[in-house]
Amino acid sequence: MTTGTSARGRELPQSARAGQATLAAALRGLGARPKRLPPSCFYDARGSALFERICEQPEYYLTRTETAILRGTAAELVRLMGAHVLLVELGSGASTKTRLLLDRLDEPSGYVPVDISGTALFEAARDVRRCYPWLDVMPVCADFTSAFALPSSVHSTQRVAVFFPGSTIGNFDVLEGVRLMRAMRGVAGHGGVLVIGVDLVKDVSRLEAAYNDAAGVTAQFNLNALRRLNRELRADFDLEGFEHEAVWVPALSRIEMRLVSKCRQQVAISGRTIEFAAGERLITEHCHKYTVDSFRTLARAAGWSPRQVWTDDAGDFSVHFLVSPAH
Ligand code: AVI
Repeated sequence: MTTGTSARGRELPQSARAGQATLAAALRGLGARPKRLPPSCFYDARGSALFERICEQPEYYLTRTETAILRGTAAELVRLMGAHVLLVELGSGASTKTRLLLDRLDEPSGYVPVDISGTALFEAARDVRRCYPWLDVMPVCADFTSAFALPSSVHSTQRVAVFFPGSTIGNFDVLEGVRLMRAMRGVAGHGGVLVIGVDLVKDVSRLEAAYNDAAGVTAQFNLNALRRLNRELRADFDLEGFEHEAVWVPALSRIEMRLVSKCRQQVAISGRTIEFAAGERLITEHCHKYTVDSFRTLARAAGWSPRQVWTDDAGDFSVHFLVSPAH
């Protein structure tokens, strides 16, 4: 794993730097108007486990729909990817969907799962190694939204397929999304490919239900960001003092996830005091929804050439195969 240098001159692993960057962004966001937290705040070990549970909720159609599309198209996808590719997965979590590709890929040269949560990443990498003992698995604990280094054993000549499932691209505002997809071209290199899952615009009631599951798992996931700040930034958020909210904002084609302050309150964090008015919203996540065409426009703005797209019969979710031009 590559290392960087902290302000004090000590070497820090990529994972520690990613954690520090998340917490620094959280402090900045709490000073902004409206107040915001970076979605990376969700993904400590508990948050990653809660996210896996969200994916199993009946209202959260995204995971099962994307999985069904991948299952139905995996043979064609791997044919398009070609032999000996290096598969780089961004935000790999439990690496569940990846197995649909790994089961069929033609002699892949390796698998590089990249995730900000070290616990989830290394557990998943161990499981993948157990199931695919012939595969070179090279986990990288990093925040993929910042520049990160591929393992030194990766050769620049290897053909790269970036895999970015789950509609995580929707968690980025449009300009950030274009920037991130340009950075993915840097990872994929000339002639590299991107397989990306994108949730599609649909009926408001279904969109809002997906982020307000009846079992309250998404609410726990949302509040977990405050729990993490309490632990890692010496904050004293009262979790009972905030309420989960997720609403569709049509003008911006996104779900906004928020924590709403139930009363006027003060919160101490890293030696500062943050004031919340009653009813004030702390934005924790944006989940943008696209049409196939609006997403292709975004991909082209980032320099990718759309080649293929698959959706389920109901048109709920899409999987895109994009190519980075050779020159
Ligand atoms: C990771 N990401 C694609 C999820 C989403 O649907 O935007 C995160 C999530 N937030 C609440 N539920 C799921």
